[in-house]
Amino acid sequence: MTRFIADSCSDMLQMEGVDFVAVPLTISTDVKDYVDNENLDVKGMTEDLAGYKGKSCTACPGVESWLKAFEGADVIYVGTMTSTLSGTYNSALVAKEMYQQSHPEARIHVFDTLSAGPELRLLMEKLTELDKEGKTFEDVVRLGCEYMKRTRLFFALKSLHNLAQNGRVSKVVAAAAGVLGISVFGTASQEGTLEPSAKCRGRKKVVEEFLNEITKTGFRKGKIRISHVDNLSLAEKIRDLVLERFPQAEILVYEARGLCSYYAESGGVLVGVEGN
Ligand code: X90
Repeated sequence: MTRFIADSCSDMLQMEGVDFVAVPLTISTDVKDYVDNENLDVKGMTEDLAGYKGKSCTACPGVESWLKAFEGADVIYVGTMTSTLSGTYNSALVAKEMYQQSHPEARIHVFDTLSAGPELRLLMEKLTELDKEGKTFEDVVRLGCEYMKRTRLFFALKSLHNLAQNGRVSKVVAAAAGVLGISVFGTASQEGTLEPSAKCRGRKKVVEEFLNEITKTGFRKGKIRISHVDNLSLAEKIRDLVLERFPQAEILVYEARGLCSYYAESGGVLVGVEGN
């Protein structure tokens, strides 16, 4: 049986027509743990955190969570967020080794997206498509790896407080977004780190920056995935303007789940783009 598994940074709880499992990360304060699964009330968590003055942190899934997700499957494709910012990828790799000891026939590949959110989602969608086309395990792995080289992630964040608090970005970069109305615009670097590229004042500049960067990738047609943290209007604005310029774009807009909401913070928008 073939299974597709992603950590909860993909923002997906299910995938239509395939055996899909999401493995949650956890967001914690001193008083509460928020497991980023289908039961999480994301808005409730955001409200709690807005009123919480202490420190908060996140934890990657433990090996046990992955093993549970693998159970019963023998062809397994796992997608994770960037290994440079999280232990998620490594924990999945350890689980793969363990699972294969007790299930020697199982075939498992763990993809390190060196990215987050919508770019991880694009990979998972691609893997399911390749499998549906009848591709072999080796081909799905090879073509999946090639595909990841053609996808990009862009983001605009109004606050990088949680990223800085948890050492995922420098305090200097985070300080840039400390001013009201300023968004830090950036991309996932080739090494899988957060690479700021511009400071945008106001929403119009943010939208322009997304359009410029998408255009610079050489995008003409294909998929674009836009996740947002309580900012549907900005996400839809980006979608509409991209469609005006590239009518053949196939775009989905959706809300971020817990982990991405915690790190991208209120107002944050993430855009995953399929290259040509
Ligand atoms: O505790 C953990 O292991 C999780 C740490 C996750 C840190 C990064 C999460 C990024 C979420 C934020 C904006 C986009 C940044 C993209 C950089 C590759 C999304």
